[in-house]
Amino acid sequence: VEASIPEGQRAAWKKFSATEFKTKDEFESEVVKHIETTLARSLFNCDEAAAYGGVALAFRDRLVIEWNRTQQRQSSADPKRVYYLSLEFLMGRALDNAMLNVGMKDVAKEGLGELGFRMEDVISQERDAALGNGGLGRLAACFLDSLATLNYPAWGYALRYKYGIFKQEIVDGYQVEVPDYWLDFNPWEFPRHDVTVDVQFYGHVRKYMDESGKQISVWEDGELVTAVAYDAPIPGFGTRTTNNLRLWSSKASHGEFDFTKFNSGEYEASVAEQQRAETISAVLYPNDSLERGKELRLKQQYFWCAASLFDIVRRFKKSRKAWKEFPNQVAIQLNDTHPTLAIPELMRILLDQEGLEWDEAWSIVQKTFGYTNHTVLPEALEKWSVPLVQHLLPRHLQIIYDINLNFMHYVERNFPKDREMLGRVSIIEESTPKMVRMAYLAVIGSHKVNGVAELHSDLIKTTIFKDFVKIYGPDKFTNVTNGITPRRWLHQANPRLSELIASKLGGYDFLRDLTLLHKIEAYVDDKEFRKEFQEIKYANKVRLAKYTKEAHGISVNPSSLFDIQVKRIHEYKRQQLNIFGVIYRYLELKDMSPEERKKVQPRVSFFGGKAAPGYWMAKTIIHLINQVGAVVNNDKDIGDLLKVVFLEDYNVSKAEIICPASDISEHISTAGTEASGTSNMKFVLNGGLVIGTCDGANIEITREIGEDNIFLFGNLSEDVEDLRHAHTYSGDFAIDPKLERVFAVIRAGRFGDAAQFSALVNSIVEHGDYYLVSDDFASYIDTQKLIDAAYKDQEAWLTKTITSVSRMGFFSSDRCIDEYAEMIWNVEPLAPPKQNGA
Ligand code: GPQ
Repeated sequence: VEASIPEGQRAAWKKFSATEFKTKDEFESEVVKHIETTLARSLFNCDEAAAYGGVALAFRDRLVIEWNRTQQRQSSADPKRVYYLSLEFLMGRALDNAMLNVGMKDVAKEGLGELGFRMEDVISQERDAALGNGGLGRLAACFLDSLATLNYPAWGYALRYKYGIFKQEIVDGYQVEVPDYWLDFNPWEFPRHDVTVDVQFYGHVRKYMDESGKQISVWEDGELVTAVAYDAPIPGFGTRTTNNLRLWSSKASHGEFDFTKFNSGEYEASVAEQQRAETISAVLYPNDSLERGKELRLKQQYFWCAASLFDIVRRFKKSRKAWKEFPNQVAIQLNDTHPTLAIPELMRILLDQEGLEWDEAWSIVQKTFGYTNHTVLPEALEKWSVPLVQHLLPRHLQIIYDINLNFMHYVERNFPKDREMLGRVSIIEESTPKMVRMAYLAVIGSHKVNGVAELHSDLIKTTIFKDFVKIYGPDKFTNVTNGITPRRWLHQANPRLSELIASKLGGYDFLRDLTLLHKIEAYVDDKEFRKEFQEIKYANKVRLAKYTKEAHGISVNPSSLFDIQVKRIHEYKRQQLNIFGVIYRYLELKDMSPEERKKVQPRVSFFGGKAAPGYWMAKTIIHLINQVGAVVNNDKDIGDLLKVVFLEDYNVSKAEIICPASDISEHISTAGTEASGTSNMKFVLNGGLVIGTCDGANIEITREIGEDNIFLFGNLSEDVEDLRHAHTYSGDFAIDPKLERVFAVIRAGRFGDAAQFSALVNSIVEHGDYYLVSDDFASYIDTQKLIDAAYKDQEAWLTKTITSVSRMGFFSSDRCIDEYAEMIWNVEPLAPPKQNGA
């Protein structure tokens, strides 16, 4: 239905069209108006939360104006668009980002001061949008920032979870999960009650021949759940482009209640149906790199894919182009295998609803999709049981079988001698029950598959997708090394460093082209620059120390070496290696005389990160860290020489305080297990050095910043398999003696009841040390000693940090997005027209 205003009335409309505040006074007027009317508060009743509300709404209005213009521009130009399908977008806070991207933060700060509030207090009122677990979700958020900044016509699609990732509390040293109901006040979302999609589940498929003899499939019965769109504006930096993130919320189909049931006295049944529908988008699954095969999770995936594809197809059809044009108008990126059902869903739309022939439909599908793989860990590779898919999505299972059949024929024709190959590459695993291998379906249904760092992209070609490289040739597989947005992770998290860099480069262009950072290497010997750089690092450490005191009651000395490991807790990421190293350091300190202790470099070991609620080993690691902290932090012999801090509830907004405050950060996964890592980039960009294994993006960071500027240790990925084999099959596998000493004190109960840690110790001593903690322990300890020594030479250290920052230009997510756009999506930016003063 055409809903545009007739020509005759447009003049009046334009006269009163919304305008943007431009001055401090206009800003204040907007804030007060929103507080007094939208929020119904007053001069006598305005706390920091209300002030946040007023400021957020004032900036929201600005975003909305550009958001509408961007959408109109995209509708009329109708360029090829990118759709980024990700079950997670770990956005963090929006206000600070909006102010900086729009470029009015200073004005707002002054205005707020006049109204009686401090900017930091107001910003910290906002709750994180925590719709993600970790790196995968944060990467998606950085990508949205880059897509908008680079003016790409792009949409994000996800679910509007009522509950984001749980809030972590530490009680008696143990992790406790508390639900994160984050939607109480969320000014950044716009419900679109007119944009809905009915999504079908269950039922059965009826097949018949039509008059022309064509097979028709009809998916019948089952139940419908309605998806309602909630949109959030995504502003670019230094551009007026404002893209859209669309989140789907589930509700019962056919209105609020089933009135037949209601009237016939089945009130409870009708409420229950409502609740069952709403459950679909209720909660984010809190597992990172682990697949649990729960039916509700599969329902979430299909609900989201079906609603998003319906929306994408609806938009395409408006242009009235032929179906073969679809891949020229639409690029869909699958962020891991979670959205793989989009492949059979698009097939279903094209075959059953649009009446295309199989080959034409399949060719469109393959050209449309790209798939990003984020892990080689076997426990993370998604598989769904065939009976479950059959029950929930009967038509999709048929389509998957047909895709597989065609694929099997193709493989058979091309590899007639390799009969084993068919079983290895089949989408259907012949287990009991049979399973659908989602990664294989994603590879087969996409035109490009990428890993997220060079080593990782090489590994997927030689391990999980080895056969597919033979089948399709190597060109289908590519690499796009991850990156981070310098807007949030430098400009927002570390404003003083950003300002210092801008003062030398003559402005903030480096935030849009991070490679310009190389120009600050010229200042590496500049006394003033060095002094300021060092002062900024110190101030950032003071900020974290203050936070540590306020939040945890632990005093730490900001002159200590700050050693930080923050990320999800996982055995492969090896927080256990870190805490065993801390224990070893403690034992050495205890052995020393007071004289010897005076020569020691004081250190604070910070840890942070959530464990999946059902991941007992990860929870044990958290417990051990806290127990060690309780002992070490209260040991009078030790004082400031060693402190151990577990930072509760690590999230995006805390990362913005933590990342600028490190001297060293730890990225110490078993070689070959961390696909990329992205916090390594955040720490180095903020003037911290890294201790790391030759894994993921650490390798490329080393190549960029130089091997003198990073502390690498441990075994290489090509040796991991042999080492693991030796643990199990050679008789002489012995635990490293230093590590053995650590285990001895744990067993002796030095950190509380030893039984609590026996599974952790035994995973190494008795169960094959899968993650090579013992193999890498000596190398780790030695490297930490090198770090202590290097830190003593503060001037040399400073040179390393400045040099490293200047060489980090490669790791901007803008570079990634340009690579995806060119290699995978084939899309062009659509820049806003130039405006006076913009
Ligand atoms: N990653 Cl498979 C996640 O955060 N969650 C997941 O479920 C999977 C991967 C991470 C991966 O572990 C990191 O190495 C990457 O840097 C990150 O994805 C983004 O690619």
